[in-house]
Amino acid sequence: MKRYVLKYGMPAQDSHAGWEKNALPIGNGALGMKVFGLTTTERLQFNEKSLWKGGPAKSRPDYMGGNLDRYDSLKKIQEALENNDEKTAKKLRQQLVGIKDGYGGFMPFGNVYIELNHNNVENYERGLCLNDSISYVSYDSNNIHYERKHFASIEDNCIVSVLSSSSPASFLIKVKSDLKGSIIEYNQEKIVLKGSLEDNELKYEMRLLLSTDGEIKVADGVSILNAKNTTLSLFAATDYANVYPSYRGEDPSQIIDRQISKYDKNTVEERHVKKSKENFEKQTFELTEYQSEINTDVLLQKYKNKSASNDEKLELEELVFAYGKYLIAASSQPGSLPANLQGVWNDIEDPAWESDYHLNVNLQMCYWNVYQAGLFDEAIPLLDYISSMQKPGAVTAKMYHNVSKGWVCHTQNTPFGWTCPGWDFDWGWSPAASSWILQDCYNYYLYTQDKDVLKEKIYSAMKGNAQFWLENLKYDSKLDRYVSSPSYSPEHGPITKGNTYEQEIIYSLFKNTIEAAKTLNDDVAFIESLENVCSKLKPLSVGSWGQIKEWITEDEWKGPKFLRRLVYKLHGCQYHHRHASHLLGLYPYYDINSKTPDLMQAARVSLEDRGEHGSLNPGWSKANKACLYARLKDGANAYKMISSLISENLYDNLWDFHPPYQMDGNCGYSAAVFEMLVYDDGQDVKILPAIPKEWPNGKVTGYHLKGNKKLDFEWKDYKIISQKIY
Ligand code: FUC
Repeated sequence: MKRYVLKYGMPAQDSHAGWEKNALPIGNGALGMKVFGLTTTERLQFNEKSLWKGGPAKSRPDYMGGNLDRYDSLKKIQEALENNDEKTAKKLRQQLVGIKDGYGGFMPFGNVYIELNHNNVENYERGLCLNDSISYVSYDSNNIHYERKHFASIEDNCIVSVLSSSSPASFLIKVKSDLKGSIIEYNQEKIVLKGSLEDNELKYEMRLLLSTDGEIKVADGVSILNAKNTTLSLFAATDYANVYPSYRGEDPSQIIDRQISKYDKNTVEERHVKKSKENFEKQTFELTEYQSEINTDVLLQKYKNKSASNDEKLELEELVFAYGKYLIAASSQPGSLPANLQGVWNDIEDPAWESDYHLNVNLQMCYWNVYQAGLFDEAIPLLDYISSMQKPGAVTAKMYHNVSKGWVCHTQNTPFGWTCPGWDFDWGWSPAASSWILQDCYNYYLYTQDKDVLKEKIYSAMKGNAQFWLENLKYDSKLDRYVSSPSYSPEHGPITKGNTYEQEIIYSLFKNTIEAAKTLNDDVAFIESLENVCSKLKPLSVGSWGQIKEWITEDEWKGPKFLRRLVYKLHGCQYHHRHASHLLGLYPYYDINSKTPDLMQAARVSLEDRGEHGSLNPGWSKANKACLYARLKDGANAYKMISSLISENLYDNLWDFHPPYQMDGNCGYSAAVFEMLVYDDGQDVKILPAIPKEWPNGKVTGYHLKGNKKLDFEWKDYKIISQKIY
């Protein structure tokens, strides 16, 4: 297989901007590192994904996951909507919120600094090889050749840095952290950073093991003298455990002791490369054999200013696809929390959106590219995390909805069972978000057919969520529909009943749950109750200007046609809103398809209406639209979206930005390419449903299909010349 390498001729700057735009990421799910490749003082910024402030703490003895008793408010709002009184519903909506206190956020851990003082640097190169998951730096300085390699081992739970030089060299290692009250100890064998967070007493520890053929001297840091080969092995853990309600587990020192007792430094690199290759090369996608010598930032610049050759464009489009798979694999591995908004990388105390779990599109999108790539292990953290929400989510279901069975959560979540709505209704209310993410979980079964995992990790959450809706839906006799109430389309428009976003998601949840219940022979009465309601959910309808209606009341909005935009604005809708929540039936669900041509046409009208640049212009919105266009079999527009994402939403290190950096757009890009290459609804498989004119030739291997199958194919001049399903 081709080697996919991000490469650069200069170090990243030692600043937050350098961290975000230029430093290169490695990770093993739980641990993350950004490598700067500096030659004076090298900086290795590291994270451990469970290092979160917030949640239960001594200062918050009554921590309840943000929940408030708000069933009375819900009833009043439901009554108002029952009487078509949207005004009152709107007035009362801010009662349907949670409290912010204890929400917390993902914390940066620290930095390893290596004082090298190399000058007269020549032949500088740094990069990240995706096949091997190794970041490297190499250069000459004063007639000595230096090389460094960094990789995050999944099997050995650590990040390894190998430093070598052609002649003996000396340097000083220091560890620094902004965590208040942390202790740093230096000795001959290791450097230890430990403490507990001020906010919630979460214990943390980082241990950096030192091994060198030089001499070690401990002073203000650790000096390595006259060494040609040095290996640093970084282990880190916290006492976080995803166990409700304490969210605490084993002491981090014990965890690290155990990890070190199994650690094999001599074979770690070989095993790491083997595992990384197996993972990465399971599935391949090639548009060109060409591999340019130019650096990635230059290639990106050429793409942006339209001076890239055809082959260079194809090369970058392929590389960005591969990178989306790399990033999810680096930030989601069994035993870790799932990838958060920034995967597993964060260098500042207050990252945007606390670098949390956003469930009204973002977390879903991070996992849209795993299954076709065969990255099944990578999905396990998501299954575990969502399953863990059942207990705190049952409290939310009770306190806001008076629902006795089942669970729910809303737009944003933390590792501490924060399942309540956000502290502002206008972005924070989204009970259907909990059902939408279950599609990403159920897909695990659809692809692998693994009934044990379905039973142990997926079904109970699906059933509980479906039970929540069975109790919570209202029957609207005028519409002859079961509706969610109140419902809100992320993150704009009026408060109504039964909007398309919620109806579509609930409908899909019910269909999936019926199917899963039948697969596992669960109780017949439960299946029947779902079937009865499911047929009356009616998610999709076409509106007066030929669109998929986002709100069922749209046609009643008064005003002349030519003032449509203004009328919509008066109802709180944003023109070109970045979310396309009413089109979930097209992607990721399959309810709008070639057998429903009217809905396909209406979906096109709605999608075009959203425009290329969604409000705030985040990368994820373009990836989403590319997926949607691919399902419309419109390769030209799907391509336009992914190429706009490359041109406008990638930093030099190819991280997608909102801004700031958000990993969803990277994974969403790969998902969009998967959709452009193959349509697979579980029944029909169509190869090249949305191939753009820019991709006349190509080759794909190991494309995982639903039903535990794989597909290889090749095309020339837009025609498939070989295909094999196995
Ligand atoms: C959703 C989006 C925002 C952002 C945030 C993390 O709320 O609407 O654009 O991506 O998640």
